[in-house]
Amino acid sequence: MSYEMNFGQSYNEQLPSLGETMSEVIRFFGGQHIYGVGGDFAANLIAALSDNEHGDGIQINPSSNEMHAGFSACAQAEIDGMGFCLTTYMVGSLPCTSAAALAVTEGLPVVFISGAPAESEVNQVAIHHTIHPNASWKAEYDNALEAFSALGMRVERLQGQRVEGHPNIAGQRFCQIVAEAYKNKQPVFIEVPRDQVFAKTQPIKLPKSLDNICCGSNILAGTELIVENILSKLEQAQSPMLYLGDRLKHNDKLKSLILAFAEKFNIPYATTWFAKGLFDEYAPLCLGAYNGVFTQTVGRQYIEKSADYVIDVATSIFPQDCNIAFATGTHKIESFENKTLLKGGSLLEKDLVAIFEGLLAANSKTFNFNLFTAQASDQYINVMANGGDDIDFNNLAQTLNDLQGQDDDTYVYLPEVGNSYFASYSLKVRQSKLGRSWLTNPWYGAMGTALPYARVVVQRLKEKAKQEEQGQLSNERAVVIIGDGGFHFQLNELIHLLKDQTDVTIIYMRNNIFHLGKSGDGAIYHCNDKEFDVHSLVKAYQGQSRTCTNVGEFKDYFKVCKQQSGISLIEVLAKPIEERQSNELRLLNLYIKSQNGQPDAVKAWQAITQ
Ligand SMILES: Cc1ncc(C[n+]2csc(CCOP(=O)(O)OP(=O)(O)O)c2C)c(N)n1
Repeated sequence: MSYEMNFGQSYNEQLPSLGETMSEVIRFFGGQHIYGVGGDFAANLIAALSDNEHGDGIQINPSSNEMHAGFSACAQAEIDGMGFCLTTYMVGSLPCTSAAALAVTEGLPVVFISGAPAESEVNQVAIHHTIHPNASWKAEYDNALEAFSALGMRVERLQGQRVEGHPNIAGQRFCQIVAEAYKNKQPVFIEVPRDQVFAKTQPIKLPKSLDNICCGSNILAGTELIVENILSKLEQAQSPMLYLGDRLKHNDKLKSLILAFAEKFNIPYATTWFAKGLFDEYAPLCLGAYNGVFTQTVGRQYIEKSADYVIDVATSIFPQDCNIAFATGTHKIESFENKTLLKGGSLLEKDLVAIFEGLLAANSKTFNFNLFTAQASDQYINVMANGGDDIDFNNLAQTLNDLQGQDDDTYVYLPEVGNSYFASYSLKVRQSKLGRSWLTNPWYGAMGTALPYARVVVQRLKEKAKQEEQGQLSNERAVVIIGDGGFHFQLNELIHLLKDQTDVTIIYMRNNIFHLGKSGDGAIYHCNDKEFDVHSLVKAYQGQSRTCTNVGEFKDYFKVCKQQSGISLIEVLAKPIEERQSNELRLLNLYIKSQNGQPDAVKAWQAITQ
């Protein structure tokens, strides 16, 4: 019995399997790689999706565990626009909930695909890998669906035909759910019963390109009036600026429209902290990432002293503490009066695209902005890093900025959550071929992602270099900055860095404790042991390493690392004391102390923020 009964023989003969359709859909959305870990419920999926002799399969990259597979898929979504993760049922999918929560928070379209029991297995007997204590009276099959759904994600278990000869819509559903992830920039979770992978499903007809993925056009009216209003405010302004948020990260079209607009009228732009790395901070109009008193970058002076009109684009609807200077009241743009807010609520920000198309077409005056003069009088720029100084968090960013300033090759920074994350806001980043030169999960703030992210970054850099026929070596360099606690969270991923021949520099900021957020001396903060020899570890992964104590040594060895292939690690012996903290953290600590009423801190804070 088949579709023949229903739609005829010719229709029946051209039916693809669900696995074939899934593969086609994943490739349509740009997925050439899936990160995952296998298992019996995923075996059919792996067979169906893998690279095949027709060359139309997908490369399935093994990860060291499912959470890391999920994190790598998040990195993939950051830089490729979509991420794909494949695991087995429950034991495999549940460890991905952490990565899924990250994806929800950071707005990442990641498709979490999990194998599931065959439809014929369900309701017969309790199945291994399900959550089933031996006192249970019935079997539960849906815990993973419920867990992901509790994160606010769209979840679905695909289903086969209910009655023989009736349509099987599993392929179409898969496509619709993946499209939903793409359109909403949110993760989705899909379980695939293992007996459905090779079942025939109704064929789907994909549109010609992603642009036609049925998002409709801008349905918000009044664009012309908004454009006119902005133009009239620009007419009255002397020193306008754009303030750009992280909702731009998946919208290249809008990004380039905004850049074209900025360049046409010579209007400078700053980003939020969370949008750091999206723009070239060496560009003449770029003011860097702005976050009130925590800003070390060149544009702060202009933003706080000169700007008289702000166009705030694609920042978050709801205020996020870290992005508004930790509610210290020092974020000038947050409270700026002469401001137009363009938050963007439409799918794929089509409302904002329409506005910037309108603005770009207008004839308005050109402004007189010159970063050099804005910079010259800037008193906020970072500390000096002299060759003989001990290298630590207080001068790490400046040291790296000196190196990057003299090097045309972009460093793609991967700061790990901890002190490294805060210090990284003082980095001045160049444009990368990947469109991102600073990549972490700045808002969710999960430790443990830097190596799974670095792996994807380096894979892509290599692919790009190959496409450009520059041989194997990319001239861009992935640079992980990480505390010892964070590093030890994810050492198991090093095996894949070795296997993939990942060219990466890891700056290992060793202080033997979980320092950021430490309050007290409890055993729980001790993440390392004095006796631990990181060099032996790196050697096991065929990497090279050195301990660098001062700025000069660090700079010399950093340049050596850049020429080395595989893993290069620089151990920095960081001191967990106030003087050695990054400027960002010293300020934050001072603010907390002043809030607690410590008189010296209150005075010092007032002096800084006046
Ligand atoms: C998954 C996860 N667990 C715990 C935390 C809380 N946390 C933030 S920073 C930090 C300590 C970081 O220590 P380390 O990596 O050694 O870097 P350091 O701050 O000492 O430079 C902890 C435990 C977190 N952000 N994410």
